Amino acid sequence: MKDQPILFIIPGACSLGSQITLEWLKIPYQVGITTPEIRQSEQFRKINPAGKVGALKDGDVVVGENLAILLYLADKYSQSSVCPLPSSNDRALIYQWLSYLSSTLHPAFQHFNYPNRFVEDGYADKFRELAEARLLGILQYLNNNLSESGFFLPTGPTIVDGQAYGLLRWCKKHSRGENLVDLTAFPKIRNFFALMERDLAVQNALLIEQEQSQMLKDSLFAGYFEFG
Ligand SMILES: N[C@@H](CCC(=O)N[C@@H](CS)C(=O)NCC(=O)O)C(=O)O
Repeated sequence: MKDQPILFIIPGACSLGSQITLEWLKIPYQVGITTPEIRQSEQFRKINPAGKVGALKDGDVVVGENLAILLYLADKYSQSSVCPLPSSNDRALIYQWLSYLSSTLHPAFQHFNYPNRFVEDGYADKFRELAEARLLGILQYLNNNLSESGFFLPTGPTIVDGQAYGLLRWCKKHSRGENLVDLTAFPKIRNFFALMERDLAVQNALLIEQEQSQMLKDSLFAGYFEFG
């Protein structure tokens, strides 16, 4: 039990991609659902000093930032199909897309969903309008670059797709609810959603987020981590 990886998450957050990857890897793991109080605690800051999810504790290894967690898992389970081998062109594409998702797509959603974090009262509506235009440009770029397999790499699903799904789902459903994005103009993204949502690992990860683990199928999920 002690050596099972524990992934720290917030339901609905960017940690979903790491959780989908743990499901794809078919390994036993636990999930720690965090609250604002937990994320501010000394116990959690030892796992991720930034106080954010995703964060992973795997034995003596602790790592924060989804991009880093995904690459850590890819290195540790290097025989898995979730990530191509180092030094290959496909592996380089993994770096390219993970980097784009975390440096460009994720902040674009934050600007769109939380304008008040970035500008003073009175400017938020205009800021959100600009943020929406930028987000739509990014979605167009992603739509145009999904490969013929329907995923980001022509070879099939990888850690990039797990992470992309965890972020792109904010187009359809967000905890704040009101800022949904019309995907009519992005058929390849809609197809990507359909492919991902058909995947048992994705369905399992969503059930675990919703604390409905009794409905899991073919998962090695080992239970919820209890904070002491
Ligand atoms: N660059 C970080 C971003 C992490 C991040 O912003 N996580 C959000 C959820 S999407 C979070 O933990 N929010 C809770 C908080 O700020 O208290 C990553 O990709 O891991």
